[in-house]
Amino acid sequence: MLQAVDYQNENEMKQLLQSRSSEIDPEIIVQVTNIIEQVKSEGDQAVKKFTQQFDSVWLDDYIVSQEEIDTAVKSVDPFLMENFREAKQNIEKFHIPQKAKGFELTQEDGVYLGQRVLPLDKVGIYVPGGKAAYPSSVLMNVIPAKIAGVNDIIMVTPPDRQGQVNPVILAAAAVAGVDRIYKVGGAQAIAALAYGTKTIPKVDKIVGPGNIYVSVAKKLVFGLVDIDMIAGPSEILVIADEAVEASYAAADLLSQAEHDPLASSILIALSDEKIAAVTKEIKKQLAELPKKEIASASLKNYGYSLKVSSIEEAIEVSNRIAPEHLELLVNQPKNYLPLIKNAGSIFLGYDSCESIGDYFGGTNHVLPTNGTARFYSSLGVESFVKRSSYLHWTPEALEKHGDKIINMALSEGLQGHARAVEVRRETYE
Ligand code: HSO
Ligand code: ZN
Repeated sequence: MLQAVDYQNENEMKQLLQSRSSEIDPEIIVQVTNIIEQVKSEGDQAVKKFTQQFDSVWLDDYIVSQEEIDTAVKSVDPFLMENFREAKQNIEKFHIPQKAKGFELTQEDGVYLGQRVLPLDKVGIYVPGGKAAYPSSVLMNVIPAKIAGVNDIIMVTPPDRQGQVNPVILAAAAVAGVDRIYKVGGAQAIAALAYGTKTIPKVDKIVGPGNIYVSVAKKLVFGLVDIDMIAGPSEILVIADEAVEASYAAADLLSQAEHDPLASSILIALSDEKIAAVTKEIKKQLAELPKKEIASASLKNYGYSLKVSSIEEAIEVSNRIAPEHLELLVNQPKNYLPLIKNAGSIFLGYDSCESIGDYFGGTNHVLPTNGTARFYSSLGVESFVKRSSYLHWTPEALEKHGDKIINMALSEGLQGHARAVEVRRETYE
């Protein structure tokens, strides 16, 4: 169950803080490199060949048609469709204020300089097939790109053996506003997005989670295109005070443990009694959980409990861990917000379970894992824009400040740079 860790014991903390990202098997890198090379040189032919090899289906045409999307939308539970639409509105409300504006400075002598914020033109969104295909993740990836103003949002997802794509994923894509969808997965999908084929356009950035082949492919094409952070297994850290219902803390820990045997769930509480009560509840709820096998494996691997003597101390420990999700199941949670330095997304108060943010609240659920909340942020509108600066100078400004530029250029031994200023000044009266 939850392994007790003494936060004052450096060895125990080290074990808790250990990175969960294991070394990549070099054989996978060789395989993925080979797939990328073939897609790069043979385009669609290679894509189709790898789809047949890995997804056991030959697709002459791997574009998802409008008809397929319409059929999918009609087949999905109407209440679920409504949920998607309402979630979309909430996600939009939260993300619209993230939109950065450019600025312009006006200086003396007619000088001005500024910065524009521009959307990426084309973005590829990878959506895994099988059990990890979450429609909520389609919303979380696509909506910020839409708000950023991305022109062309291209989704790729692997087909099943019948050449079909999960209709719920198609329905979520339709709600989110994806422009086109292709039935291709794995490293071949990433390669196609990075290099372009006759069918798939070359994109500027690839986002979305995937298996090890997808992650390795994303790392290998990084630089040619941008990528999002490489997401690790989900993590939750619950800080529980004495008043919180043990069943709340237990349910929330299990909600992330059920994602993955490598997911991590950490409880920080103020007493051994509370830890015991939560543990008892976890056992009780686990017995009823359809995903009990995954959840218990996860708790066994990366389930921890820590006892501290104050909420402030709990937050200090949490800042060291830098969890993906932090729940403050405490009284007057907002008072503690200023103390929290490292956390992907924070859930404040007894009624704020992480599931709200996973689906519906509006905040993004694509978050930094594995301690990277120390320096990474959640996916957002800024993930889909770039900044571009501009400047205008005049003869007056060059007369006044040209010497300084010439001097700095000469100090670096760059005569040519100095000349660019001098030739202009020579033409001035
Ligand atoms: N907790 C996951 C996101 C998710 N949960 C999708 C349910 N569906 C990673 O933040
Ligand atoms: Zn989740």
